[in-house]
Amino acid sequence: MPYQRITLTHFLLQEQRRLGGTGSFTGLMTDIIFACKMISREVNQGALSGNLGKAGSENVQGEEQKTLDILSNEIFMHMNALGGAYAGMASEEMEDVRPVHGAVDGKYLLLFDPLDGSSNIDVNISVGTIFSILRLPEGASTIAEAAFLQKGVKQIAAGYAIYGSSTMLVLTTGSGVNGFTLDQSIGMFMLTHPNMTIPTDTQEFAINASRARHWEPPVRRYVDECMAGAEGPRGKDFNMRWVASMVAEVHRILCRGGVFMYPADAENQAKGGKLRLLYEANPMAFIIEQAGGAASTGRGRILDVAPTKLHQRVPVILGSRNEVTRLAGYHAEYDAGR
Ligand code: P6P
Repeated sequence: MPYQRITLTHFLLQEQRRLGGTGSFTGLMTDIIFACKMISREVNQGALSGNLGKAGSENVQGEEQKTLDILSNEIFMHMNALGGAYAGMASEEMEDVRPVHGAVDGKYLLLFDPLDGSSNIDVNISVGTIFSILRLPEGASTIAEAAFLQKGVKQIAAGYAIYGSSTMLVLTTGSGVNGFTLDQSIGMFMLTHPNMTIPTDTQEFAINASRARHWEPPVRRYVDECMAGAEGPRGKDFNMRWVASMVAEVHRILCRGGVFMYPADAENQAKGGKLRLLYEANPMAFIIEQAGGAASTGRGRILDVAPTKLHQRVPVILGSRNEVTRLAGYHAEYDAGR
């Protein structure tokens, strides 16, 4: 069997030729690829690099920052500012957007969560980087927050790196989803998961069950039915997972199906939920839909949410299409009956 693996760079060049691109997107991805490799190295060093533990600071979300949160943010900012393609960036770790000075022809905006799930870092559980690419709006003269407040349907690309038992980069540019595994011996991402597709049905759900007392009735109904198993209304047994790392949950769902829920509940309702729209929910929703799944707030498509604030939060239900549709239906029945 002749050796047929291709690198991520070759894949991007193939896509560029197929789509008649100019090469600017390939350039956009080159710096992201470098940044993810560098973060992977820092994460994989673990305690050896002295980068574990708390940074002694909080981010704009009021969340305790890990040393690696700050280092990953600096790596992602620095590496992606060098190519000149981005006019500006926004990060979970930074209160305000950052113009990229010197990017005279920067036509794109980069939004990212540099190290999602970092509460898992010190206990060696998978974490990841999530990124989203938007076009700079026509005629935008300054790089202000307003330029980033675009619906998720406007993304031109989205992806994540997962730093787990292997480091992978999963990417969509709107023509399906493809996964690449980092060959540490040569430092290249190799295409290993072409055309990732989510099964429409599942027997696995993910939710932080310790929040059950706060859930709205439709979420409670859905989870109770899953827990009732084959003897219950679903007529089949379900399994539950909760990693507390969205990248790990989404990756599992892309590989074998499932449904992930972080709904708004009585405790987080005032904030709009837990997960951030622009650099967590939107990129993951783009990926999930491109893989044949669905991504909903419970009351509407995530990619259709019109952003009003950079760090706004949104309820998230995503994964196997038939399960997300069922849960959205439960919300509609509940709302109709109120
Ligand atoms: P909880 C990580 O902080 C994160 O933003 C997601 O990656 C993850 O799914 C969720 O929060 C975990 O939240 O409340 O279980 O700690």
